[in-house]
Amino acid sequence: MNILKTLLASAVLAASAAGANAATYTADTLVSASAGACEGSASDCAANDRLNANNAVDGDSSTFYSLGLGGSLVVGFSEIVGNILPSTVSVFEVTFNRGTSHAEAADVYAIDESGSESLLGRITNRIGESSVFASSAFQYLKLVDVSEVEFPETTSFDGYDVAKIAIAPVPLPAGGLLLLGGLGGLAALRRRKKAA
Ligand SMILES: [Ca+2]
Ligand SMILES: [Ca+2]
Repeated sequence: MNILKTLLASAVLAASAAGANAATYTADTLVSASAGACEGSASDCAANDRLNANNAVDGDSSTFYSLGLGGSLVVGFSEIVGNILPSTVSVFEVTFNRGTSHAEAADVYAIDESGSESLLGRITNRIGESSVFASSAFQYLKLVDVSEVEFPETTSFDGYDVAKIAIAPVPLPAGGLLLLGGLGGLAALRRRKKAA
């Protein structure tokens, strides 16, 4: 195997190894919370510490924050400096599947460094873990309760309950691409040497 093939093989290996080792990060920073309406009794609205927005970013999927009907939440990731790569975004709901009458839903947005928001998708409390995909880099994630929009007949009194948000960045094969760029240079050098 010549040097070019060896380098190419290691570039491919490096790229696939990076993919296999994709880390998972949990949202641990509360950027802002704008509480929506709670249409239950005072005790229902305060039950299970559900008015505490920090429950959404404590890394514990058994504690939760209720967005309130129409409420929103913005979270960040202290472990990641700068832009977050394209990622799979998973949202955990601990009070999922309480019958169709208690249906809840939220829209998930990515916010980039210029502050512009793009809708990643809509999740519901039919399942405990919902995933959407962010196809470009972002800095924050925003959840907006849309329970009454998605389910007009719902009896949900305080909207979607956020237990935990985690991401698994999909790594760009940057190292591999750099190596391939270097290989191009190497090949050009060889051609020049032969021509000389
Ligand atoms: Ca929690
Ligand atoms: Ca709820």
